[in-house]
Amino acid sequence: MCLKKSDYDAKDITVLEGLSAVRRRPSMYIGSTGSRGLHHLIYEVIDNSIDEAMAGVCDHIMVVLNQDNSVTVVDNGRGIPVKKVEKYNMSAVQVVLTKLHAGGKFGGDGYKVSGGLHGVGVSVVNALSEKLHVEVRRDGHVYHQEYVRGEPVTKIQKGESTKNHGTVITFYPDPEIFEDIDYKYEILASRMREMAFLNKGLNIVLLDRRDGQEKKEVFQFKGGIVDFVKYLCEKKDILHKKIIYISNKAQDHELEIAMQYTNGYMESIFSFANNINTTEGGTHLSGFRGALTRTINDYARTNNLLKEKEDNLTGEDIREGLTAIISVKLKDPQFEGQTKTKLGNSEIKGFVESTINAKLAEFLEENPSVGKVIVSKGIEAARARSAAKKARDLTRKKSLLESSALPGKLADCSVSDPQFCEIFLVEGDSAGGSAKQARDRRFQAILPLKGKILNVEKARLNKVLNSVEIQAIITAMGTSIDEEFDIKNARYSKIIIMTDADVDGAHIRTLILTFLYRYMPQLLEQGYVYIAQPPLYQIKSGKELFYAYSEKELKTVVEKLKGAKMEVQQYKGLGEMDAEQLWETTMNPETRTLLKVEIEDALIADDIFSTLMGNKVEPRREFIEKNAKEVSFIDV
Ligand code: 0RA
Repeated sequence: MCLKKSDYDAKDITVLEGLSAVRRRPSMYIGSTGSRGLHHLIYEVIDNSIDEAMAGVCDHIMVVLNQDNSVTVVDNGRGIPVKKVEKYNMSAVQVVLTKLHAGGKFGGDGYKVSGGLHGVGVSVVNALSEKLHVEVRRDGHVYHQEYVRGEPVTKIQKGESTKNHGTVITFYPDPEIFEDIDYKYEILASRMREMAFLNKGLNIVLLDRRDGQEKKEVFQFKGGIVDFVKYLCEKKDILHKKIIYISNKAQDHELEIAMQYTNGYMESIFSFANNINTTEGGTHLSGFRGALTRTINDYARTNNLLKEKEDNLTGEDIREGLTAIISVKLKDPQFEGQTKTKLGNSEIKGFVESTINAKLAEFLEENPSVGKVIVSKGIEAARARSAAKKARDLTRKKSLLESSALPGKLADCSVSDPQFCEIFLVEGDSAGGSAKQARDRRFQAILPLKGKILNVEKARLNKVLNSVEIQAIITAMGTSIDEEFDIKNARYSKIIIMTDADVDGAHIRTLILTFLYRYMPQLLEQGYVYIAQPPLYQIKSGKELFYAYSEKELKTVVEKLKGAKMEVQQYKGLGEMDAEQLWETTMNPETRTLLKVEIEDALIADDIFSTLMGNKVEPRREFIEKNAKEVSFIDV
């Protein structure tokens, strides 16, 4: 990870574009002006500090959420250069903060974070902040400068002398730009934990100073991604104690892999390139998969764990129950794909393959008990797969997934253009009945689901496909699942989960979300999935009717009506509302509120679904107790 320090300096700064465009079209640069975009501002600044860490010149980063809703990011990197850039007749720090795509990020050596929306530059943060203060420690002095909405309002000031180096940036996201300035501690914490895992030894502090939610955490992991895998498997039942760790370094790139098998059925492989979660995969991931399949089969053959007449294990068999982190760092990452999270560098594939071929084989030789466990798990998966195949019609899955016969319980809508259509997945036949009466049948379809659907976290694919409720969801959706999933065939553009506002309802909602997350994750990623918000109370006062969707709203209504006669009715289930009320409060697009389910981070989601749905009881109890009132993993 340590590269030689670049002799980058003020003169090398390149400028590609002006700043004014950023305030005009913020979403182009940070994705949105909602919660995601807001958090993105913080990531953008941290990414610059992480670059310093990857260059081996920074080992401490601190993020502070201040009481006044500003954010401070401190690092002990080299400090943004302060010398004058002749071409612009201004300090380098001002160039970095006011010119788009300026910085040591273009050309030069060292690894850099850049991909997706990352690497747009701190100037974007500056442009979208009503105020920004920068403090640089460098070349023996402390320097200060202040900006308002991207424009400098002071000259750069040279302050007291110092032997330290580093950068402190404090910014106030502009309320004119952002819908709501409310940072989510858990989202930031999980991101920073991830950064600390991926950069062994790096010390990252998150400090929340906001009133009533003061909190501090320090993230630092001596074991790096080995600790990452340990953390991910904490709530799973592991099959071997020792985590497999493989690393390799070449001139322009390096690789680290950590992996461990659990007795689950899912594969949880997360890949990163320059600390960016490559959710669309790429050359590093495909290199890993191919080499893993080959190495395990070779090992099984050489050690007579697979009989001569038995077929090779498939990649799918070998990855069942595997939790792994693959992290590559490279000089010139090429990010491709729809969300720019697919690594394209072709040289990486061979590098990963040859590393795995040599080093995993070596590990297995030295740890035969682990080798045996892995092969047994693969054989078990293969047997289950072929038994299921034999027991059923061979083409069952295919025909099921391709069948166009819609489930009998589905009350479909009459419009056929999916763009305008939505489907309600409704808990219980009785609520389903009311919903069928209440709906606008032109564009709203209703699928009633009976009771608790199967927990897919604890079942293999064949069992999942045998579940009647799940079959109904799959055929109604039209997209098929897993590898055959195709969003182009989606029959609806909104999938709305409508369950009772009680514990059972929450459980059913989680079961449905778990299924969608594991088998149709694209629906979640692309914002198709919503949660209906039925009211919790009805307040009747004379002829007037009010609905309250939370305890807080109930209080407000009751206070407003103080003195007047009123009747408060608590809704326990959807079934307690008649069709008209259900339409008005929960289903009518003009008056309802829907929560959009956004998986902020697949890693958080994986962790939460394993916690909620996996085998271990204790972590689940802890999670539920901690999050009883919140659905904190879905970012609204
Ligand atoms: C431009 C060039 C160099 C570093 C940085 C910017 C830099 C930016 C930020 C933002 C937050 N913390 C930061 N730390 C550094 C390279 C400096 C050199 O080569 O000396």
